[in-house]
Amino acid sequence: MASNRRAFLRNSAAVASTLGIGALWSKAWSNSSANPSNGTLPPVEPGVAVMTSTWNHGMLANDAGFAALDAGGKALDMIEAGARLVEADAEGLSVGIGGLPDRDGHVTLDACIMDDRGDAGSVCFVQQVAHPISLARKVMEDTPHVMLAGAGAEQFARELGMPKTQLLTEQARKAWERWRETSDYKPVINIENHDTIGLLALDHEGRLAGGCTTSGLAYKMHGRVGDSPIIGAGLYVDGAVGGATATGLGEAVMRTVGSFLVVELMRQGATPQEACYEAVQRIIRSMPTDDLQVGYLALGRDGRVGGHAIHGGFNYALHERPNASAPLKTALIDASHG
Ligand code: SD4
Repeated sequence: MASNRRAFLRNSAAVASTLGIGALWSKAWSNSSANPSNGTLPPVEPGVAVMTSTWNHGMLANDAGFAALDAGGKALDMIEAGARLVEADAEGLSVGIGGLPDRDGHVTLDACIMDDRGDAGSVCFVQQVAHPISLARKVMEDTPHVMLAGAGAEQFARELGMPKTQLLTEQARKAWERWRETSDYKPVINIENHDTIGLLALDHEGRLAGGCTTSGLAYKMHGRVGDSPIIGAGLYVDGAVGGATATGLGEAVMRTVGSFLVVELMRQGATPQEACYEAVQRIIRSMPTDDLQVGYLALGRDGRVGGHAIHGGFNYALHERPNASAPLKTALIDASHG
């Protein structure tokens, strides 16, 4: 099994667009839908470094994470570097600069970060801060608190010397103005609201970390905070077990404390894949899900990775390197269930 996985990753690295590999993976899984554990990639060897992040932009985020690792960083640095890269991309409509605003035209950001010692930092409802992930890390490392919100978080950012940044791009402003013509609030599954990045990393020293950063749901009510900055909902890491992160409709994730649930299921022996699958079932059992999407991504302490979503269309990027001098293997994995 382990060599199958290596072959899978090696093959995928050779393909310029890895979407084809994702399709293969999806097919293998959908052929055995009664046994979701078949979707879990086998464990990696000790010393391996793994980084996995949600959606297509996870590929570039993981590249940045491994660059940070090679520059002497640890898992937490991998997470911050990957998240910052996506936050800085003005083309991305759901993270950092360029994120779609709330219904009143304000871009408000949520982010959190956590390590395997249980340290956590979070910021929510933050405006004019380019890198909420770094602010969250500062909350974790430099304050006695876990979470800062709104004006207080912004004040802390200014004290740290983080400049005021205009986050509403021309592209996002125009989209908002188009939306205002009808003001019809109907989030579309996997479109418009799908680019939150959740990241999980395991470094060569066996340290785990995770992060999540987003501008939240487009055209949300002013003041709305989603799951992404909530420890246990959008992200959870336990050094003895693994980590999990969520993307999709935050209200559904918060109601089921999704990422904590995934990690607790892994603690009880579920593989990352089984845990994600069960956390998705928990949502499906608790509320109508025709119009809502949630995807979970999990990384075990042993390096195993799994992901699952309510509906098709969810994918994640996976980078893995057995040791510091080995080549990096990468894949973009379709976590659709058929
Ligand atoms: C939220 N969970 O604010 C975020 C949105 C998201 O992919 O994940 N989009 O509810």
